[in-house]
Amino acid sequence: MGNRQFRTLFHRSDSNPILTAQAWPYPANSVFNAGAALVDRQTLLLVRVEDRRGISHLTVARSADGVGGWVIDPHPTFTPSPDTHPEEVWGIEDPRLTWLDERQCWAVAYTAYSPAGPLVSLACTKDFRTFTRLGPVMPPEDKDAALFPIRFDDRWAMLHRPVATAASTGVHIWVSFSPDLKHWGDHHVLIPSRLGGWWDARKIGLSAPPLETPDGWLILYHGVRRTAGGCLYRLGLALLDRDDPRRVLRRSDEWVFGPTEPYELNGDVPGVVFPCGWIRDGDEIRLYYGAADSCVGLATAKLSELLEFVKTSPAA
Ligand code: M1P
Repeated sequence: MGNRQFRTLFHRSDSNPILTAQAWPYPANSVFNAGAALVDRQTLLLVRVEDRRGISHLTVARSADGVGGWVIDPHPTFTPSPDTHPEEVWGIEDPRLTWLDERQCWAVAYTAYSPAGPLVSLACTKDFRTFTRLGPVMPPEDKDAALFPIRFDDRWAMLHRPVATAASTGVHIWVSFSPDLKHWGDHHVLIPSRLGGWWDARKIGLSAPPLETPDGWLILYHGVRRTAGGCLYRLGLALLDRDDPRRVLRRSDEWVFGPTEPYELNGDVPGVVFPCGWIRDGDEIRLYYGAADSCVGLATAKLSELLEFVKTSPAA
């Protein structure tokens, strides 16, 4: 079967890469793995920026059309605070954004890089200028987290990716629940990594936050294939029950997006596409992804086609 027979769901922007370190307003080694939100009818990206020490912070970039004309904060927007939060001493990374209507704020789920390992921290912001930390919510090693925008039976829900002991069969996506966003429990393995030769064997993680649709919560996740030439990060889809996010309805067998372009194959970590955000505009999905841990790319898809594809994927 030739490659041309695979269905193309995501289409790269002709403007890719849309954000680079070279175009940044202050010195940066790399800009990648951005959370995404629609704010005041503008596309807002909260971009991970790595400096030349290897420490990351987050900076806002805004655009009217989500493709070009980016206006980037001239200084870091949300920086590690090791004095008050020692778990952030080696940086803050990979933000996922969720609007919490009940709290009238954007929740930022991000990785705090502590000497004990990466962990999940939460913060809230109303304006992407000031951020209120809720602090660490999952101990190391845990990352790739995002909140659902609503409560289920009065509890908040979060997807995340703990790394278990060497004896485990892999690294899976979990779902956990909280009455107050601070205390988390009732942990369940939600989407397990597969085994053997699968594209998503042994290590997966959530990509963009869960997207509410009439058919359920659309999940985009990355699977990591270890090869002789290094790791390949590709993306797959799953669908969760709308009322009970512990129920996986469907999961795609095949990956739907993977690294093929020069800016995805060359960079600090070659062979990586790593989205932390997507924006829905009618039937259009704009997916923002880190490419090779070096720059930000954009790909678009039709939500109706993603749903059709995942709904005809195997039952999980
Ligand atoms: O280098 C690829 C990615 O590796 C890590 O992701 P994960 O732990 O899910 O494999 C993260 O460091 C991520 O930032 C990075 O893009």
